[in-house]
Amino acid sequence: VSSESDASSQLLNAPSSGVDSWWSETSINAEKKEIKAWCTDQNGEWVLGKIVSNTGEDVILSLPKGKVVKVHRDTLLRANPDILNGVDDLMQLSYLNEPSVLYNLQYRYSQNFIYTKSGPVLIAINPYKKVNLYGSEYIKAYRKRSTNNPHVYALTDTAMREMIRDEISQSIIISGESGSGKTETAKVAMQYLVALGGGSGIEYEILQSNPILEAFGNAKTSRNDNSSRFGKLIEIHFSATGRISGARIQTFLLEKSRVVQCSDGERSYHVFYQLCAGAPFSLREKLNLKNVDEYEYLKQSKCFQISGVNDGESFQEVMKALDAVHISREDQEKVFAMLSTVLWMGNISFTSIDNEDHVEATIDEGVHTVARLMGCNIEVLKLALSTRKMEVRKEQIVKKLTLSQAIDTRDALAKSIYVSLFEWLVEQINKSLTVGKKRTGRYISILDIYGFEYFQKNTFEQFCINYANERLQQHFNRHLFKLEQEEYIQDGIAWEKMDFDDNQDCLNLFEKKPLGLLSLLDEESTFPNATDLSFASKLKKHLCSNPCFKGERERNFIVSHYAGEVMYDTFGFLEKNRDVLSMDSIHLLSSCSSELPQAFAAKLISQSENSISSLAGDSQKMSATSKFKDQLFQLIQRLESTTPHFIRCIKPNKLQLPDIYEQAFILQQLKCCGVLEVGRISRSGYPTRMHHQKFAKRYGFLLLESIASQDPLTVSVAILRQFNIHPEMYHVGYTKLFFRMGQIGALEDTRNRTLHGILRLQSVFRGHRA
Ligand code: AOV
Ligand code: MG
Repeated sequence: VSSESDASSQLLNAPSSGVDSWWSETSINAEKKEIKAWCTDQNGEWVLGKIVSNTGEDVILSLPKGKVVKVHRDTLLRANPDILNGVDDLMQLSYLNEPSVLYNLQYRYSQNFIYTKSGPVLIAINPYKKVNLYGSEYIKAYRKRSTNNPHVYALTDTAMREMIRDEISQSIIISGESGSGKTETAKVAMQYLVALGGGSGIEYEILQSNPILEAFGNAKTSRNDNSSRFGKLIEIHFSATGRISGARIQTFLLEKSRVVQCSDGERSYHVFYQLCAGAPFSLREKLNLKNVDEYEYLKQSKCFQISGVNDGESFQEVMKALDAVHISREDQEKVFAMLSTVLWMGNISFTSIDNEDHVEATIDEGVHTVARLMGCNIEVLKLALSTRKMEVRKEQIVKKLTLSQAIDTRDALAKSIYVSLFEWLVEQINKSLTVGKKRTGRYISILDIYGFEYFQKNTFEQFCINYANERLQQHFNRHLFKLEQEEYIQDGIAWEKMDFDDNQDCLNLFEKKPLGLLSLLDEESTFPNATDLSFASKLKKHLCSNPCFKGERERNFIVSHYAGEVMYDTFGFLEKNRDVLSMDSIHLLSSCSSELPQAFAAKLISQSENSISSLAGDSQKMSATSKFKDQLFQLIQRLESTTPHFIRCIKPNKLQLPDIYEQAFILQQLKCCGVLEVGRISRSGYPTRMHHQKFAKRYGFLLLESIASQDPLTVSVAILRQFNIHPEMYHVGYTKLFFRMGQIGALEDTRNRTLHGILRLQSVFRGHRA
C-alpha cells in the first residue's frame, strides 16, 4: 500500500490557523529554556533534539549522541514538555503531531503499558509476549476502580456500568489490521464480563466457544499465525441482577476459498491439522485419516506447522470445548467425518475419457472414502463430479465436464460442505448458549472482524474484508464526531456544526446503484459469457470519475481505502460472487444417508428459495456480495442501537515479535485506523479541556495582580487575560475551559519557567543563609 494519502497528516502537522506560531516565542526564549523539537533523520525516522539557536529560517538542533544539525525551521515539529511524557491519554498532549503521538505510545509500550487512550478510543498495541496485566487481581482492581490505567477491563467496566445506568445495550467494537490483536482483545473483554456476570454456569460455555470458532475459522496467513477468516459478533445478555443469562453469536462471511487453495507459507483452517495430529487411533481408522502431507488441499502451500503450536494438544482442547457446548460425542464424530470428507475430496482425481477434454472422477481411495463418509452411492458421486444436468428448451440434457470444470465442481462442493459445517456448528453453539428466561433484553456485544489486509496479490476475499472495514470505519467516524460535538453543546459552547469529510466517497464507490463496484459486479455475474477481464473493463468504463477508483492494466484496479491504496485482481471475482453450487451437487448431498450432508442440503435449498435477488444460472441465489452487504447493513443497524466503545489495535511490527517498535509501520496504522483522524477532528475544535478548579489551581499563582474573588471561573478568566490568550483560542464552558491545540503547552512552559525561577531563588536564599 502506498501511503500517498497523507493529506490528513499534513493537516495534522501544519500549525493550525489562528494558532500563533511557536517560533516567535522560541526566538525570544530559546536561550533561557530548553525547547525540544522533532526532526527527521536520513531514514525518515523522527528524532528528538534540543534547539540550540534559532535565527531566521534555520535552526540549530542538538541531537542525541552529541550530533548537531542545521535544519530549516519548517521541517521541525514541536515536542511536548517533559511532564507530558507517557501520558495515558493522547488528548492530554499539547502538541498532537505524529512524532509526539508515536513517542508517547513508544514510551509507554517500552514499559509494557500496551494500552493508551486517545480521547474516547482505547489504543492497544500488541505486545507479542505475555504481559502481566490480566487475571483476577487486575479484574478486581478495575472493578473497584482502584486503578485508572487504560485497559480493556476499564473500558468493559464502563460498558457494564453504562448498560445498567442507562438501560441501553452496549457494544465493544474492536478494529485494527490483521495481526494487531483484535481476537485476543475480544477474549480479554469477555474474560472481564464473565468474571463480573458469572455464576450461572453459562459463562464457561461462552468462553469455550472461542477455541471451537478459532479451530474452524482461523488459519495461519502471512500476516498472522492465528488469523480470523470470518467476522464475529457475540452478544452477551444480562439479567436484571447483572448476571449473564446467555449469549448469541453471529458470524460473517467465512473465507471459503482457503479450504481448497492457499498461498505458500499459509495454512488452511487449523482444525484440519489438529484432527490429523490429535485424533485417537479408532477415529483415524474410522475416518481413514492420513498425515497432513498426504492431502492435496493441505500440501499445496508447503506449510504444515506453526512454531510454538501443538496441533495435537489443540485437538484435545477443541474436543473439550465441544463437550462444553453440549455437542454430543456422536455429533462430534459426524463433524470430524465431514472434515475428513473435505480432505479426501481434494485427493479425488480425474481421468480423461475422450478426445474432447472430458473427464470423469477416478474411482480410487478418495472417491471410496468420500462416498463412505457422506453415505452416498459411488456412481452418484462420480456423476455429480463429472457431469452437469442442464435444461435446454425444456429438455434435460447431461453435459460432460472438462478437467477444469470438474475440478471447479469438486472444489465448490468441498467449500460448500466446509462452510455449511461451520454454520451448523455456530447454530449448535447458539442453541447451547440460548438466552434464558430471566432476560432483560440488554446485552453487551463484542465485534471482532477480520482486519483490513493487503497482500502481494489481493482478490475477492480482500475486497470483501476491506469493504467491511470501510463500513465499520464510517460507523467509527460518525460516532466520534458526534460525541465530540455533543460535549461542546453540553457545556454550553456555541458550536457551529462542522462538516466532516469521512470515507463516504469510498463507500459510494462500493455501494452506489447502479454504478458502484457491487452493482456492477452483480450485473456482470448474471452474464454467462462475462469474464474477469470484461468485468475489469466495465469497472474502468463506469467508475473512473470516483476519486477512490483507479483503473489499472488488464484485470487490475485500485481502490483508495481509508487505510491506503489496494490493488485488486479481478481473477475469480465473478465465480466467487455467483457462489453457485450446482443443483447436481445439492442433490448429491440430499441423497446422502449421513445426517450432516442432508442437513446442509436442506439449508442450501431453503436459502436459495428464500432469496430475493436472482442471478442467472441453475441456482436462483443471492450473490455472495449482496448477501454480505445485507449482513453488514444489519450489523451496523444493530450497532447503532447500542452505545459503542472503541478499541483500536495496533501491530508493532511485521515480524510478529515482541519489543520491536516500527515507527513508520505504526504511524501508517494510526492514520488508517483513524486515531490521528480523531486528533484532526479535535484539532479543528478544542481538544484540551480542563475543569475551572484544576486550571485555577495549576496556574493561579502566576497571576501578577491579586484578585478579590477566589471563584475558580474568575481566576481562570484572569489568567487567560494576563497571558493574552486570544479569545479565538479558548472557550469558557459551564464546567470546563476548552482550548485549541497547543495553548496549554505555552502556559505550561511559563509555569515551568516560573517554578524554576522560584527554585533558583530559593537556592540562592539558602546559599545566603549558609
Ligand atoms: P487479529 O485478530 O487482530 O488479527 P490476534 O488477536 O489474532 O490478531 O493477535 C495476533 C497474535 O498476537 C496472537 O496470536 C498473540 O500471539 C499476540 N497477541 C495479541 N494480543 C496480545 C496480548 N494482549 N497479549 C499477548 N499477546 C498478544 V486477523 O484475525 O489476522 O485481523 O484476520
Ligand atoms: Mg482475529
